[in-house]
Amino acid sequence: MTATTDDSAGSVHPQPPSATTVAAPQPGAAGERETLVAARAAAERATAHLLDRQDEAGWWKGDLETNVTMDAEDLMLREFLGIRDERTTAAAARWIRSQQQTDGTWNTFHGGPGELSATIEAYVALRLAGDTPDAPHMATASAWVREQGGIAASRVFTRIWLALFGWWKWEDLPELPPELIYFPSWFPLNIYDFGCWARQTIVPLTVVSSERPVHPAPFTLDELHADPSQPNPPRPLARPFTWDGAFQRLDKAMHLYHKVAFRPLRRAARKRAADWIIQRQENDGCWGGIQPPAVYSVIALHLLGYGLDHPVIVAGLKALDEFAVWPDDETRMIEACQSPVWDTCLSVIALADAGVPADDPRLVKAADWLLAEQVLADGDWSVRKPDLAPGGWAFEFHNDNYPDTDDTAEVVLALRRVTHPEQAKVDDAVEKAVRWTAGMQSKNGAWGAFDADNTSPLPNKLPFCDFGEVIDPPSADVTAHVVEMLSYEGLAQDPHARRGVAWLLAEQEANGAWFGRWGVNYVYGTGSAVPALAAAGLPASHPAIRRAVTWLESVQNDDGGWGEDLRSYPDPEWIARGNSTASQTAWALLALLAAGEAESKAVERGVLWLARTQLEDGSWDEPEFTGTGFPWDFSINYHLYRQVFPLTALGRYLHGGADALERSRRED
Ligand code: R04
Repeated sequence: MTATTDDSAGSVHPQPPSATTVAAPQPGAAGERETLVAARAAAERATAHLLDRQDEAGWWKGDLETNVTMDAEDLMLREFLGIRDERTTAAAARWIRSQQQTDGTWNTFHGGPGELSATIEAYVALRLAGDTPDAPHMATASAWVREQGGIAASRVFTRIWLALFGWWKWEDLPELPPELIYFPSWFPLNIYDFGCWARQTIVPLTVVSSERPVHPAPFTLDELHADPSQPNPPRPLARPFTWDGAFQRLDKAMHLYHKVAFRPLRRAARKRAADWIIQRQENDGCWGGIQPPAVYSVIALHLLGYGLDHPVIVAGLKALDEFAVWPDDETRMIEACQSPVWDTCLSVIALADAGVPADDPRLVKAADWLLAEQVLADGDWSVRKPDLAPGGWAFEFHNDNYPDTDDTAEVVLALRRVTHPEQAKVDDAVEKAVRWTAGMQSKNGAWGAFDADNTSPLPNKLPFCDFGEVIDPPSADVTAHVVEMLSYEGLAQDPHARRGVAWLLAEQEANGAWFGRWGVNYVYGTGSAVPALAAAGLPASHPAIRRAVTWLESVQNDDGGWGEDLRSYPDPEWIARGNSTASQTAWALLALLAAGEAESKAVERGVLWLARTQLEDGSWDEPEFTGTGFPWDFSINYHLYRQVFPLTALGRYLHGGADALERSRRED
């Protein structure tokens, strides 16, 4: 059994903060001195808490909480392969039941509305676990599903899972031919036009959907159709000379092709897809360090004849077990991904900001662990950058094929905060990392996470791609982190950084904020962009920075914190609106502090919010999801965000604020 690496059950069932919060001065009532005292005490407690959570090997890792589709798909995989056992099933079902809302639905982030696909998948998983359709919690769920249009209205992924058991017809799913693997990298819709996560998901799914396997269903699912006599009501075709219309017709053509496909070509394509998949299996048995591609890769390879005892499958299934977190002995939650590199670099930065000495053995140990994680091999990114030498970091323990510029930038920033006994070793690693990151710049001057120039509009048009982001275009948050890193490396005047800054300035929204691609949402984008622009040498008086400050101050909550709900992605009404959270309050503070606002009322109130809501053990509660996998469709609660970002903000308030202020005075 895997023990949770987080603060056990408390991490997934947070208690209201009021029970154990530490008394701190109230906003407004406190003078600057009291704010400093409160900040110092909070930072000390937060430092102790974070240091306490370092693994012996030097890394940090908080739980990465997403939604129950992970748990449901894990159970369906086990059912499909015939390896589902009682204990796993019962523990997964317990977790899934604990996440059901009072209206019978499941959502995909804390406080969010019921979501159809997640509710269908969770329902099916509970039926596999033996819950009966007439049990009250099941009946409310299925009634809601029917009301929402039933299975026919769910996403493609959900209907693929159902097709695997005969609950949906393969013919009624969009086609995804395995011959795609032959498209050269210059050809439209070749696999390298997809973001790496979509690519790793799609290649195995081409195999699965061309095989159209059906595992006998253990029960029927008629209760999940709006109209069981017509499970797949016809939908009108879009007009021919529109993208949607064109791709719908292409999909019809592909359905015809499925019937007449030249069998030897199909076989060869599947074989080639299998080789592509196997080449990318990491040494821990996983694929890309993320759960969904691993699940689909195991299914695809199994369909192609790799037995359950084949080493590739054995290793794949073992890797999938590693995604399980056990909040207690009887409850099992599946992580989508594990975040050790990201959590470790952010922890090092936070501790350094809080004043832990640069030569502290715990920071040196973390640096050593990070140094050993650097990816020094080519990966899928090499397809677009064939002449670029490797040197990045990935987010996870094992993911050599997919390092990303975001992690690489933050790791470099972290390594520079540590005084290492072998400085030459650090310099050498950083030099490779800087070259690699600079080389990954897209043509527009900005950075995507995993690839350069991954901006084709075509993947998003495919009827198959109705869920999540499927391309990896440059974003403001990632670009900001890279610009900040290049600046700290003394490269602020290098053309790479200068073009990044120009892109960021052009990307600022009319309201003064930046969009957050990988964190929620404008508070994250702005909290990333302003410190980067300041590091690149923009004075605090620069209009872009002033506009950001004005915006942040205008959206501060009455309680002194900041919060932004996931609904800000589809609905502008929700921009910067939501309960104050520790990580989002910290992001706003990081921007304000970088903008020279250390002595402002807004900063004081924000700092006091952090001090006031801190728990006695030095941590914060944060049931809200403040991480983004795919805007709106896939949200993440990074359980360490509540710790590292507040500590960084408090540390910079205590130690860095004065410097920033002095710089802004110099500029005036
Ligand atoms: C925060 C910035 C670091 N970096 C982003 C890393 C995020 C790690 O977490 C995830 C990444 C994922 N990718 N793809 C998926 C995914 C999930 C994560 C994914 C999710 C659902 C499906 C297919 C893929 F938790 Br279906 C890259 C920039």
